Amino acid sequence: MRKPDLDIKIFADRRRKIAEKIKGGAMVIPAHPALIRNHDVHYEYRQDTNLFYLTGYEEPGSVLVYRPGQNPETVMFVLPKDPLRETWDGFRYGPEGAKAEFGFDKTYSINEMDSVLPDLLMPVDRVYYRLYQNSDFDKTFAKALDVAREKLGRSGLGLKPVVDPFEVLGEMRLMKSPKDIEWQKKACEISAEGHIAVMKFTKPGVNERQVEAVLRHTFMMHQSPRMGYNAIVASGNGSTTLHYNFNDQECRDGEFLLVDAGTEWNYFTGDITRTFPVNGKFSESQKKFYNCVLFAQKEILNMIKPGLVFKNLQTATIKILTQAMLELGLLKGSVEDAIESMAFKKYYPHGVSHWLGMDVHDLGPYTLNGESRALEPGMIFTVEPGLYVPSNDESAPAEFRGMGVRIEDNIVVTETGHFNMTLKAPKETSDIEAVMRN
Ligand SMILES: [Mn+2]
Repeated sequence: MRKPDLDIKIFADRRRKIAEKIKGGAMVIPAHPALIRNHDVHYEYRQDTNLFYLTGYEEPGSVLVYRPGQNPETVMFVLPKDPLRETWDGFRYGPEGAKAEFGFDKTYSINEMDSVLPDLLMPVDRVYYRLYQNSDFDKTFAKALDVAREKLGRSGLGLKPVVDPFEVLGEMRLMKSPKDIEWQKKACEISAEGHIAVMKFTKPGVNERQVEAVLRHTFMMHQSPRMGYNAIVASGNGSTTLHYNFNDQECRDGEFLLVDAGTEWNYFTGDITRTFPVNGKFSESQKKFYNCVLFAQKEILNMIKPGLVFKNLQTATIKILTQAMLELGLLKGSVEDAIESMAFKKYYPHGVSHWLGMDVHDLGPYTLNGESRALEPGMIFTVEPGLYVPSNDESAPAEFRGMGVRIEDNIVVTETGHFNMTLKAPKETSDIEAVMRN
């Protein structure tokens, strides 16, 4: 269940960092419920991201109770050993195996939760737990708080305060460690390989589903366990739908194909978008339209360095893309008016960036004390401007109707500037054409 090359010290280090921020409290993180279809057929299970982040443990039915400064400090509830279930569902570590292999201070069977959890919560002054994420465990948790209160008897104390752990975890997950960055880079590399493979494969007549198959094949041949999100493989007018997910149309001569896909490495995921002509050669109109987005993307990338305020990326993108909309004849008037009236939203309706990491839209606050925060080394995010002109837009020049272009790279902020982790996937029109010729 665990990749053999994962050093458990990484997870202990992460817990130690959290410890400073929650001293006196306890953090409780349950696995999310495994999904079962048709009575006994299991969906693929992916561990709750925060639970994996702090433990490296991948089995469902587990719960971390982390109590820095208490004894025992790291307590883990896991599925018990069960030879019959293991015959059906595969190996389980069980409490003893989990303690020995993952370095937890104390482990219990998940079946002991109700009797043990209240005692674990009694000595702490607050509990970091996210309510309404796991309705089954919410009940177990609330009951344990109540039993802990009862056990404190005549002290007169009420329920322990419950604090949302996402604030602490988000801040920590936003600041990537060197190991995080190493894994993120690997996820980006494999993701880029998928995009290159897709460019080589695509020609008029292939189906979007087959393009998706090439992505999956490439990712898994590099031993990525799963994609980080549902791939968007959108040809023709489908490319103007932001989260197109049908992936079932034939790719036709003269159309664009937009592919937004990324894959995982040790729970980090890439998030790359490339757009290219199905037939491998940009028409004049396609090139004109595409290069507007590429120009915007490069301008934004050039801005990135420590200290830059995050929201300025979007402000600058709006300005550049609105200028492009006027040049392409999509809008009329002045840039200022088109921004003021929000007219640009018709063709560029989304944001240019989001945090990236162990979730494709990664945890982490975008503001600090109510203000958009400044970039710091170790932050990882996407840069993904786009322009979208639906085929039924009568007001747009006919040559651009049905064109959707988005170009998305993954960036880590460094001490002196930034590093683009997805440059291996071609984005210059000449580079794309060269890859598609071979
Ligand atoms: Mn994205």
